[in-house]
Amino acid sequence: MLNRRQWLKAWSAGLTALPGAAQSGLVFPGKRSMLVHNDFPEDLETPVEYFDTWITPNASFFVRQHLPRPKVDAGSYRLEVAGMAASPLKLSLDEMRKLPQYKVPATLECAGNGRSNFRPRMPGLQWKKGAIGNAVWSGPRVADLLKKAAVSANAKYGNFDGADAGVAKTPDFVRSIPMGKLMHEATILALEMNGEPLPEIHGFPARLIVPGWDGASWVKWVNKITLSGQPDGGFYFATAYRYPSRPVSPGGTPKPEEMEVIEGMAVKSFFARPDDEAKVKPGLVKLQGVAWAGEQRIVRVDISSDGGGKWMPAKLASEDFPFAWRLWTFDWRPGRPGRHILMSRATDSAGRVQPVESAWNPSGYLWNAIDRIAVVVEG
Ligand SMILES: Nc1nc2c(c(=O)[nH]1)N[C@H]1C(S)=C(S)[C@@H](COP(=O)(O)O)O[C@H]1N2
Ligand SMILES: [Mo]
Repeated sequence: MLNRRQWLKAWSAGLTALPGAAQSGLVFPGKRSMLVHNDFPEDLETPVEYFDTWITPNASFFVRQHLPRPKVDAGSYRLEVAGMAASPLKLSLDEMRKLPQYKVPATLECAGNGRSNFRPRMPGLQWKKGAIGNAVWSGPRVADLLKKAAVSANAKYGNFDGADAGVAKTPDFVRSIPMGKLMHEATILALEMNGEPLPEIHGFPARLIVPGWDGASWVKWVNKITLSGQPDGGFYFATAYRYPSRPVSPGGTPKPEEMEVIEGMAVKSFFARPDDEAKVKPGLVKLQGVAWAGEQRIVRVDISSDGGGKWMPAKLASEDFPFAWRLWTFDWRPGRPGRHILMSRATDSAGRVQPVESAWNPSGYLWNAIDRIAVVVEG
């Protein structure tokens, strides 16, 4: 495993700083200026003002990894499909490219997005709004791979491992996905992201796309799928990324057996523009943002400028795909100069409505409270 200096040296050859490189002086290959939570391994947040397009460009897409990122050699790479299957596979990248390829637009959000808002605070990366992005992913369906391997009818899970390996006290990152979700037509092993080969930092050469589920399921650098009757017993599936099945009082500790795997996501929306605390001219003020709800569809977003008394519908953009976020806009005409609080609230196809308070939980997952920004209208 490379140490940090060797790592940076290995990268410096390909360093391509884009306009607006990081204020901290840290630049990352192929990335715009990002909010840097960790530089090694990289945890990079997308500044909220970049969220003005339906597709999040690869250069703006957030990054999360628990372990130093592996460099995978495309030529010697093999995807292994093993375990409960009559015809186990070892596929080269070329063989994977020859399978039917599918395009899936889908939003990827870290379960910890928004963690910095919880009180009391908890350990973990203090993400603000930007551990989320939307891309078009393409590659073979996982279902096609499993059929090719003649998966056993008794297999209940696919346990996905990537080329990154455990280091010191940090265990290997392995995630289990139940067979029902794996067989879904939108669950693919992406070889491309927004029409480009998957960037190394996002899982080259292959990453799992689990549309509508949180980022922890979207295993990067996938090189082995083990079909099993059991989920993986390791830390990242058996312990981490779990959410209490019953409400927990803030600061409380649920019992381990009350912690469930996160499947699907909460309903949420937020403002991308204007910035919180922005000064704006009187007259027409264009508000814009994003909304998404995991496996559900966004059916409406409402805006309030009076603290939640009256709600007015935002205009939803035309791009409307399952598993992908929805952009929205709202033409606001403030009645008076001074400071205003604006709120955005999404509703989804299951009737879920973004709540006033987001339920506290020990790891700070699934923050989805109604978004609020302050805007100062000049006199
Ligand atoms: N192999 C591997 N895959 C991984 C991770 C990891 O640490 N190792 N992190 C996961 C988590 S928690 C998230 S939120 C997403 C982030 O994907 P991104 O870096 O492409 O945005 O990758 C997931 N896949
Ligand atoms: Mo995550």
